[in-house]
Amino acid sequence: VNKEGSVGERENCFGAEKVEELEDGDEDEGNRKKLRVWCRRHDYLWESGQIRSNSGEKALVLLPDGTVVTVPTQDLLPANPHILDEVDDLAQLSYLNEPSVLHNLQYRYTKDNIYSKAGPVLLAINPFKSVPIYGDDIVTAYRKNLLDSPHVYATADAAYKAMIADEVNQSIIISGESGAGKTETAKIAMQYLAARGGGGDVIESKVLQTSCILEAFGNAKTAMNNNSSRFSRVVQLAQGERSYHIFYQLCSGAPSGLRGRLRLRGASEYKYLNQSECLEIPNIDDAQKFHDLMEALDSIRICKEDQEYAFEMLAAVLWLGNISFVVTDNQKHIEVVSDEAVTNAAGLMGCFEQDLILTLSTRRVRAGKDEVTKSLTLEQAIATRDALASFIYVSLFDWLVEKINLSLSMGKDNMGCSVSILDMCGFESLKKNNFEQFCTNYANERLQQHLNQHLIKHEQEEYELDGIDWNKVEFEDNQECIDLFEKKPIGLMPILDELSNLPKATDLTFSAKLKHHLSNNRCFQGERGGTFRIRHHAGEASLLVVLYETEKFLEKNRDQVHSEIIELYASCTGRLPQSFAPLLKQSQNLDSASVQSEMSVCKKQSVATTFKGQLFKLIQHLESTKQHFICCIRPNNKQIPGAFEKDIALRQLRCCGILQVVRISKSGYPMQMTHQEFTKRYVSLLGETKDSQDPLSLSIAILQKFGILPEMYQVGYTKLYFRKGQIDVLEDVRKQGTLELQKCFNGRHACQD
Ligand code: AOV
Ligand code: MG
Repeated sequence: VNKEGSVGERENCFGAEKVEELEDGDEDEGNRKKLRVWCRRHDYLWESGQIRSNSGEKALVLLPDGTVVTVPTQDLLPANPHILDEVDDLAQLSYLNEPSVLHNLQYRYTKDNIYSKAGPVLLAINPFKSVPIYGDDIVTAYRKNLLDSPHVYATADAAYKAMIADEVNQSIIISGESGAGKTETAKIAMQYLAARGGGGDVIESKVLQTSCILEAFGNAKTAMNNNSSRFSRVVQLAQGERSYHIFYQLCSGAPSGLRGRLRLRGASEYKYLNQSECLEIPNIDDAQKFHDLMEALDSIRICKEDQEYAFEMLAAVLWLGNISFVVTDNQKHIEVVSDEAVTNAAGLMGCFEQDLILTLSTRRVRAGKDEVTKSLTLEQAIATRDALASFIYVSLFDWLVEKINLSLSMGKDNMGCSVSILDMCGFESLKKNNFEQFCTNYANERLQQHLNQHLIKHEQEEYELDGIDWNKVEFEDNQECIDLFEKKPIGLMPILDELSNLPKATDLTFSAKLKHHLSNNRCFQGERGGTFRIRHHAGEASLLVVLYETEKFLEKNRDQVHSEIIELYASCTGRLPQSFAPLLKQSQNLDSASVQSEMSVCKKQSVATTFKGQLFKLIQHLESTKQHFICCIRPNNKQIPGAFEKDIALRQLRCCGILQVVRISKSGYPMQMTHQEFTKRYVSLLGETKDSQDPLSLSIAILQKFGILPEMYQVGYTKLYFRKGQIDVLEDVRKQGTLELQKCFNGRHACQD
């Protein structure tokens, strides 16, 4: 079977070889080895079978149900012997093809072995149920090297050990689609590191408590995941989804005193929450969660007063959403309905009711040298109300993160090394996809590119540049899709920014412009009615087409905060607005003279551009660390245990280029050292050396002395490349040598004493 797997040759780590059995025409079953194969029935459906005879173009195959079918040989792939069914590293499979990989992962999954290695990457397949493979005993077992099967603990342990031994910052990068298990995996890694670095210090338990807080304020129920890490959803919800958990927790869990002070009602009475007709998550008790949250806030020492301020702001957001408007003057202008919503919102924010009403219904506009006050249209008023609510929530979130960081650092400088864990919002393809999915999916393309480059591209480029023998593993990367987003001046983001700066541009002119400029791009497809499609994770095999609706793209990208909103916020007596207003003025570059259109807005970077900048910084940070990779796979779309749907899993494996990663790992050289590093580390093992010997000849002398087989390493221009496990031999000798020395040294001491 060749690399992609047409029958005839078998892949091994040195290339391809013939599978003799396939050409065996012997009819005597007793003597003949039966070759197990996969036969393609449909695109994703491969059935196992045994070859009966093979004419070259076609083969007769016996299926498990006893039928014998004729299958074209291009639809056959060799299967691995049963003994390999359960190997925990895909690199150990003799035949590396998609059905074999899926079979292995599914087989392991049914036995609750949710973790496997794919070369250097840990695969984690979401069990959607609790599996008894976590907890103190198992942590201890990994710490003491009593267990070494693939596990998040093993990955976290490797990162921790490398941090201590090499004094280099580490990172654990967790990728995967929405609902694949990234956040849970990140929490498991944190648990391990907390236990590992622990020793009963309060800081570890505090770090763990932060997940509870960050999830309450940063996670929400979506179609894909009941506990999805999301952003921007305070004012608008898709059907069946929820806003951030914290709102529902507060509404159902706040004790009566607090309820009274916040004028709180049930979640169903708030428009921001009831618009999506989804208030509860099955099996989740929001009131209990609120209780847990209060405990977490206490434990990280956020004082009761600050907690109350935060809750006030949440209640203010909810009441803002209930503020309504009436249209007067021939449908032209609006007035704010003066009801309890306005009173409560103003009361909670700590501003005058009249100021709030003015902010929501009018705007100051320049007319020549003068400034006049203009009444807003209904659409503008709603946008202003929603902008204020989002703005409060964002400030609250930033404030909370700052509080948490302060509490964790407790005034200490973090001078030591670190392990960073990356968990972000995963790729989404919903019925209706909007600006949020646009940003999220872009971020995931970028992260995927980073993984491809690190695990597939750079590794091979290095082999080639250093002049070693190497059969290149081909991989179609997602550069084309990244270009579609970023390329200046006619990528999705530059066009979005350009139109966001034009006051008269609309979502429809935006989509028309995209269609006009991008129709030739393979990853783009313009559609009617303000929609467009992106082919994500480009490459025919892993095609994933997502339909986006441009509605509100420009507004969300601008995220305009009118100076009136900032002024109102600054006038509020609440503690949060007080501590945030000055910061906002700086960060938003507030300039009262900046009049862009007929309205005065704070000029600032667009949301997409800010997001892109943050992403670049993040990737830069990762590149400065030693990276460890975990790839989470969602085995079904229903969030149920026990269902491993091959087509769904396969698409994700293809997107991450898992097969290619394993191929490189199988035939690659995971351990690399420069000639100098190698000599410095092992030269003592040679005994006598001559000063004149250069690092390369010394290296070769060492390798020969310890009998490292020539096929187990390669010598590049600058580095030595070793196959897996080879360096262990030398390490053992070196350690032995150090021990001997140590004994000798101790012995001398004893004598002298
Ligand atoms: P995500 O972080 O990858 O999605 P989560 O980590 O929130 O996904 O996982 C989704 C759900 O899967 C969790 O709420 C658990 O019910 C279940 N789950 C995941 N991993 C495990 C595990 N190891 N053991 C048991 N259950 C698990 V998103 O944030 O939506 O991208 O944006
Ligand atoms: Mg998550």
